[in-house]
Amino acid sequence: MSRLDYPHRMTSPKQTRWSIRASAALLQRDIALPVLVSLAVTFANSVHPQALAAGSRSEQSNTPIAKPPNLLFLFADDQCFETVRAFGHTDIDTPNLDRLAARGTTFTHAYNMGSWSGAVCIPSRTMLITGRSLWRAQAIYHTTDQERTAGRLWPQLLQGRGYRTYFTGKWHINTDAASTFNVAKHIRPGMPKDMPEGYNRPLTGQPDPWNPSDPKHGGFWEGGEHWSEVTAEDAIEFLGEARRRSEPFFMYVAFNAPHDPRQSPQEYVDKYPLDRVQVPASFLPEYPHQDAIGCGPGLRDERLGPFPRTEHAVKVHRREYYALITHLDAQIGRVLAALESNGQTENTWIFFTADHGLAVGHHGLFGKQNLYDHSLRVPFMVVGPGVKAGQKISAPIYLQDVMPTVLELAGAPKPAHVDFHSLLPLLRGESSPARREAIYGAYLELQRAVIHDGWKLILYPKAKVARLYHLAEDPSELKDLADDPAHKEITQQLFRRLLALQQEFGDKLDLTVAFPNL
Ligand SMILES: [Ca+2]
Repeated sequence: MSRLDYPHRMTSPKQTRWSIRASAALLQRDIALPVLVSLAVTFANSVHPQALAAGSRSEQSNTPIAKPPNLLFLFADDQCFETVRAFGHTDIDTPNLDRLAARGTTFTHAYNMGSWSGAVCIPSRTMLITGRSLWRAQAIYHTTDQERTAGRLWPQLLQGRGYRTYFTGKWHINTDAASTFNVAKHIRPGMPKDMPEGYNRPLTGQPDPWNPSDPKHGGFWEGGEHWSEVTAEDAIEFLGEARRRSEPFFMYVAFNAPHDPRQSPQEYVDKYPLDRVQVPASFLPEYPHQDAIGCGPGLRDERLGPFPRTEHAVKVHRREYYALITHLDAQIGRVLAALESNGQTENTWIFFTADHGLAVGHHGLFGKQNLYDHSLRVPFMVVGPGVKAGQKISAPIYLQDVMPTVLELAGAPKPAHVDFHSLLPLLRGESSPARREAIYGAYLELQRAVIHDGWKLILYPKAKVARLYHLAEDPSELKDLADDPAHKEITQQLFRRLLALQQEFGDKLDLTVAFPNL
């Protein structure tokens, strides 16, 4: 084994062996005592490598030995939680994501925490790869490379447990992907190259200069093959290589889809004739406070559609968004088929999520730089040995909780700086710090939100505007109750909760200046 393969190892791969029964038993509540003992020993050994060095107790027993589980992380870009057919929100075709939902457990309320930048992808992915919450991730953003050289990044922690790590697709993190993973294939930027024809369209009564399936616009077609197809083929190649090797794998397969430019083959666009596409109930020609919250025409994402928004423009953009997602779904299906035909399904955990959602015509907005659920919330599915099929868990989580979840599966200790929590206890139906009392959201110094017990309070400090939604009764966030005197008390309770979350996450914005009466 070369040093390259285990640059930060504390133990040799042999020393990180797991019992096959312990691995399979991770999620069973009614575990037989001998297995529990075996599991405890395995974890004790995982956390204290010296104990292993002194002689592995699992080797002393007669427990069968197997590799630790493989870990396949499938990551979409800008995919709203609504856009999986199985979830029942939208008329969209996602047969492969539906199958993942049926095979495993869905966290129905998985959130991104927000962003310190218009490029919301960057904070989301920096949080994911470092395990740090929003403002702590921002604090190390310019020195992310030092995090890498110190061996603190997500894949590196897995390499330390004997994993071979693979990367392909969208990176958008401020350090070198090729030095972060054992294998990095295509390292794509934040988005495929855009063109002026893709903006401020379609305009009523004028020909549309943009054709999502025409390779002349470049973007996802650059290089001759759609990027989602390339990413899937890279993943399939990795699976083939991993099959021939002895180490367990961690694959970070990051599609650029369905981020704009929303391009896909014509057969996918044709699945969505405009009369199939619905305009969201929250449609508005313009969002009332768009400039004060940083979401006006000055923001790139918002310029994709014309101002004021038209129902026709929203339908056309949603058609192209859905088509790109259905095409992405087909590529995920290819990866899952390869996993199956390689015989790797049984010992592989699969996680699917996205870095955040997207508005595409909700609330007069097109981008993701807002704190409505369509832009904060993502699909989140887990499939693995012992994970309940078809289960839905509505406890709110952060999508970055996947990071410590994967660490736990690999037997890697969670570093003290990681602010997120393993989801394995929730998957077992046990209590856990991952079951958050409240979810915190932030965008620049212009927006803050708290979600608690079926309510959401959004604050716009520059506009001095509060929004209150009863999510439990109004999930589309249509009826703002902030000015209703009957809801003064709940608004104040949520405000106090938000202040506490600001303190917890190191958010220095003083909200009491703009909202002295809350
Ligand atoms: Ca994104």
